Amino acid sequence: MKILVINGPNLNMLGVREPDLYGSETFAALCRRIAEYGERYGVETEQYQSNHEGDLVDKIQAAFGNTDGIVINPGAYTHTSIALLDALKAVGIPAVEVHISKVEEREDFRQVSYVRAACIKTITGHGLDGYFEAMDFLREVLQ
Ligand code: CA2
Repeated sequence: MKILVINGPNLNMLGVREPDLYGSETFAALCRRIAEYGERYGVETEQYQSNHEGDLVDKIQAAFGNTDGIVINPGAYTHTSIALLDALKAVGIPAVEVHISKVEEREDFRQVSYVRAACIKTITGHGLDGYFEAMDFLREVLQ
């Protein structure tokens, strides 16, 4: 089983600023934990972060035919990107949307998620644990 974890814009800044919203753990530490999760559960993991919408679309398309599940935190593109929605729909790979913060309790402009329509589950407000809950969920669904 292969799971691709995708992080969108600014998530590479984790642990550098805004610890109240996003915690104090660094992005590098998150990546390490995801790799360790894969080793522990015998899941092949691939990770990708980009600040560029088209690159994220390219990565989703490249997963077609070689990836069983996607965990995606599209960052601010969550609230703007029909292109990411279309890409997820196009590949048809089971995807889980993750947000570190509780987006539903934040600004009005964060209340829309375009990608949600292409995801089988959404996890918000569980901090970095949300990524691992998403992978647990995908393992259950895919097994
Ligand atoms: O809660 C989430 O995970 C978000 O996807 C994070 C995005 C935000 O635009 C979404 O509405 C919700 C922002 C990611 C920015 O990450 C930073 C991390 C540390 C310091 C500054 C930004």
